[in-house]
Amino acid sequence: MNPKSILRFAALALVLGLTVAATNADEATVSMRAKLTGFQESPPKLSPSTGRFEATLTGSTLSYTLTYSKLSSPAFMAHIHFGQPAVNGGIFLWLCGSAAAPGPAGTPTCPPDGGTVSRSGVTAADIQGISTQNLSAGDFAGALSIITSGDAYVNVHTTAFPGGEIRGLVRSGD
Ligand SMILES: [Cu+2]
Repeated sequence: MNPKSILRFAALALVLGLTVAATNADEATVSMRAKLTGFQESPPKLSPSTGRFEATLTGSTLSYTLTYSKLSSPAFMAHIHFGQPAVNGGIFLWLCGSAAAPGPAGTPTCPPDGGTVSRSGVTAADIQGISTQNLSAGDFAGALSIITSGDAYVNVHTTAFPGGEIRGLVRSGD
């Protein structure tokens, strides 16, 4: 390419890039939220702790924020699980981990004594398979279907309650 055609190519790429960005901004978004308490655990836990989960799905990318406080003991991992209220099910997305339970690459660290953890850019590659529940790894549409059906819950695991100290049903809407 001569310098003139390089310039022309760059201008074209810029226009295309702007078009893609505009399309992304128009993509449908789904918002999700959960209020976490010990009473939603199975079996329930009498815990002074509460938590809040908020997520936004834009196109095929998810971002989330998880906040919790007043846990009995350090939090060492949190996930989204596949199970109806009061039913325990498998993990399909790691929300945060720790040195003891780091989770897959890209998993942020849980604030052990309470606080907020967030992550953006969650994609299909981050969805874990649950073979016993027929969810395949990378099945983002399947994970979304679980969430919109009301079969997903956020669970925060602490050292005193490794099975989970607070959990909350994920609700979704526009
Ligand atoms: Cu979990």
